[in-house]
Amino acid sequence: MTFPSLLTLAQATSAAAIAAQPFVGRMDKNGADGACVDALRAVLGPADFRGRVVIGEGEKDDAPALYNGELLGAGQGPAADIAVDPLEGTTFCAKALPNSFSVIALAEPGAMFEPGPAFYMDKLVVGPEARGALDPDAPMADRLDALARAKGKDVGDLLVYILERPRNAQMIKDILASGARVSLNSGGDVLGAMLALLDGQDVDALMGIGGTPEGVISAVAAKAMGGDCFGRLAPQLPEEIAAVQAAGMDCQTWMGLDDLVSGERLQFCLTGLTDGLILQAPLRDSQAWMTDSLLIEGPSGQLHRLQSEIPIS
Ligand code: VTB
Repeated sequence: MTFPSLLTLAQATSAAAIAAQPFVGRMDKNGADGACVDALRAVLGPADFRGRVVIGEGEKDDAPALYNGELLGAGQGPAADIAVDPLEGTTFCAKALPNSFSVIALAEPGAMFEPGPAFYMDKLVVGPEARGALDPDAPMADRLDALARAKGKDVGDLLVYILERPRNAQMIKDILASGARVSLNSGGDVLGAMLALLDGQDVDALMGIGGTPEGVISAVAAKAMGGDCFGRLAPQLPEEIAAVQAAGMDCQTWMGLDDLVSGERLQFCLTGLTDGLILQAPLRDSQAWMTDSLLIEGPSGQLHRLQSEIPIS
């Protein structure tokens, strides 16, 4: 199987993070996203591997680059599945807020769940201590009890990261009614998943309805790091609901880790685009950019923190 080196992935997400810098705080989401896509693709296109974009910028007709199904890499051999979000947290970047980054995840060919027209997904992500301990169908109070037990905490000390959206309002009430706390966020589901998965962070779980692509990306991180991740399609937009129904997709059953990403071999790479809780924005001096990346390999769960110096050409 042809996977790139982790350093190649870091080069790609670093290139995206650097390319976005002129757009930070300019309220130009599309400009920033386009710059990230071009920069990331310029690194991965000629790289020595062969991969198929499963989660990208959307269907081919809408996305000229990194479209779903696009083959990337100049190498030979079987394709790896690629999930990529060259700019996760477009609004954070547009508003010069913390916690935007560039992310790419790789798995074995055919391993990743393909969301098709399903844009929204209900999610539950927890760290390694709680792997196998939670039933996503259980009432919220029972889920939080199980999580508290697994983490050796009181329910009252748990902190759940969730997007502040009307669609999550009932869940937010249920979490609070169970006695746990909420971290209410304007965006950043992948960040929430990472905070739940990484040791030493305050967040105990990511919950609620956010993007399906971010769910699959989070599932790769969860599997590589020995955590747990569940997802259940939860279409919200009228056209999305119709398309998901027409495709006969299941919106009742929770998918587990192996449904979202099967296989064992995994690669995951995040590079900071604006300063944030887990990564810093690229820093520039007269000669070079310095980027800050987190690399994770599965199944070992080996983490690497990488600072890359990239000469300014
Ligand atoms: C979700 C979430 C992402 O954007 O897709 C969100 O998963 C968009 O949700 O992490 P809305 O359509 O309700 O705005 C992110 O938060 C990206 O920042």
